[in-house]
Amino acid sequence: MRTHTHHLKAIPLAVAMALAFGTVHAQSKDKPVHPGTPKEELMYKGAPVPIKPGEAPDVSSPKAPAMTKEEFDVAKKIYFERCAGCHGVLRKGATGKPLTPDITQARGTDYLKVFINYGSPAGMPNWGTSGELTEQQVDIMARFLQQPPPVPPEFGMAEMKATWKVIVPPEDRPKKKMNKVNLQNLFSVTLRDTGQVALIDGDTKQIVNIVDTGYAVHISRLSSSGRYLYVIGRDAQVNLIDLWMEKPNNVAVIKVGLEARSVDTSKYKGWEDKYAIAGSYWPPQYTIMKGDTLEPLKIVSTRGMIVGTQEYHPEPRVASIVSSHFHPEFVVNVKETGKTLMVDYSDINNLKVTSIDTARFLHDGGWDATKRYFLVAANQSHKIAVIDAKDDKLVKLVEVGKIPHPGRGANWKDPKYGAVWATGHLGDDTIAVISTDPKSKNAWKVVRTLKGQGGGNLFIKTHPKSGHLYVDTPLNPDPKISQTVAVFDLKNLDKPYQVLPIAEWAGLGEGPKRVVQPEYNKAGNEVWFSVWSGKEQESALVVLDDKTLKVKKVIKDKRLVTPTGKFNVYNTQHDIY
Ligand code: DHE
Repeated sequence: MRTHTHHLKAIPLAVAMALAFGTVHAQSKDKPVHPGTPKEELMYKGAPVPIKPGEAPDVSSPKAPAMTKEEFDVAKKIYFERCAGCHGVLRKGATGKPLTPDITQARGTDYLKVFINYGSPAGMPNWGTSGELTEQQVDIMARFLQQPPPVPPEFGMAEMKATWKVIVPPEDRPKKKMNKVNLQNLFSVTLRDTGQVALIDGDTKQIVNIVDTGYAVHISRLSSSGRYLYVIGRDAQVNLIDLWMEKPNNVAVIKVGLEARSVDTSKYKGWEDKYAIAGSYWPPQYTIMKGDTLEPLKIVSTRGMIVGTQEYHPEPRVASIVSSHFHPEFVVNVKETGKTLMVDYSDINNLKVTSIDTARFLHDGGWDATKRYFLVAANQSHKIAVIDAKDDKLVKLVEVGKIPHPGRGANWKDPKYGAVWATGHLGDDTIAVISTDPKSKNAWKVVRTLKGQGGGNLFIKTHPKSGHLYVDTPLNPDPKISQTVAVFDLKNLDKPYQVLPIAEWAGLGEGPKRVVQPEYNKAGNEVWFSVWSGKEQESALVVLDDKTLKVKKVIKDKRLVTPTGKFNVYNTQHDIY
């Protein structure tokens, strides 16, 4: 499934599902298209799950309407591409509602068809005229949802080893850096829809290499030494790139599952560059690998009980992973069960895991400036969980705005409150500023709530050397907001933010041109933005002078297709944000 369904295309089926199981609203400008779910959130959640129909067996139930083999194939493809991101591979419900046969069989084919078809007496458009699904496909989906969910295969050691390839063995790699690039200021830029990363020299702004990686590639992380770059694709492919090569390129590759989002490396003293870890969405597990070859060493399932209710969840996905600076541990955040696992890698044959109860729907997060406390968003719980990585325990669950989404967040010294860390929100226009000084009477409280341009924020960023805080809003439905960023003056947060028309400055043609993920250079005096358009359209990177807020450089190249995340080697290696 190489063709990429755009986020927006995925909305209507999710809409129909919600309509089938929630309140029906007519679609109009004033009414929600997905009751209870803002547009910003739908745009974020709709990416296709890269599981191929053939990878999950057909299962039929005598209680559900019959389906042919061909119909199963059509339904599985549509389900994984359009629905599984929200409703879960097993349809147990993730951030979307459950769609299990006990619920769907009770509704019946005709009922399901009406809603999936999106046709209602209230005048909603139907699927036939929207062109998204044919009448036949709607009928297939209505029947498919009454069948037991097809379970994709497990992915254990044998499957991993079958995909593992050491392209250049460690003994054949350079003994010293063989290129003239200032590696500390290199940027790894996600080219989402081509499944590649662009390695760009931050000093010269020249592309050093375009490296093939996994499908709908997601994030890049650095080894502790800064030599190795690890990239993970949504298809759970991990690529290991050696930055010392004359032309940095892949030296090893592996698949750790069928779907994944996170990767990191061991950073504790004495363990630098030794291990890599990747977390998967499917199967729900994490894998510890040898740092310089990606040889899989240990696979651990995350299936288990949900925090609070203590009910079993069969598909708790691994969200963010970071590497502790206080112990030889990985901090592994498990989404659906709401557990933060402190995985001690000092003896992986006798693995010790401290399981910290936090809150459900853990997603992304970052360290405070001391790197002792990890602040992670429990996004659908509207909370930030603060983990003490020294004492391995939960410090506090902080109530914030609607659907916090920090990326890695932003740390600064607030003139009034001292050390703070902040997150923006996908579901509202606020930025929650949390005191991170454990000695302060305000410790772990929201000390300020800034107002940004609107909802649909994904990333905020500052740098220890900068006096600015940048807040993007790529998923806001209003292009005036999604194509610009707000910048706050950290010395004077009572002053209104300025709006920077980054997409306009990029000088591109037609396209969504969403401005996404500010990232600083090593010196902290430049900030880079992606202007993210469609696969067939021109995108760009815009580099600003952080002091003057003027454009320094617009990087355009026909190879820069759908750039999103950018990872500066030095800042990522040292967790500077
Ligand atoms: Fe991400 C980080 C999951 C959609 C760009 N994204 C993360 C992390 C997770 C995650 C768990 C934290 C990894 C870590 O730190 O170890 N992202 C998901 C999803 O499940 C989701 C919602 C839907 C999907 O189908 O993937 C999703 N993400 C997106 C996008 O649509 C974004 C905006 C564009 C893209 O490239 O796909 C996107 N996600 C990013 C970026 C980061 C990220 C740039 C890293 C930010 C950083 O500064 O570290």
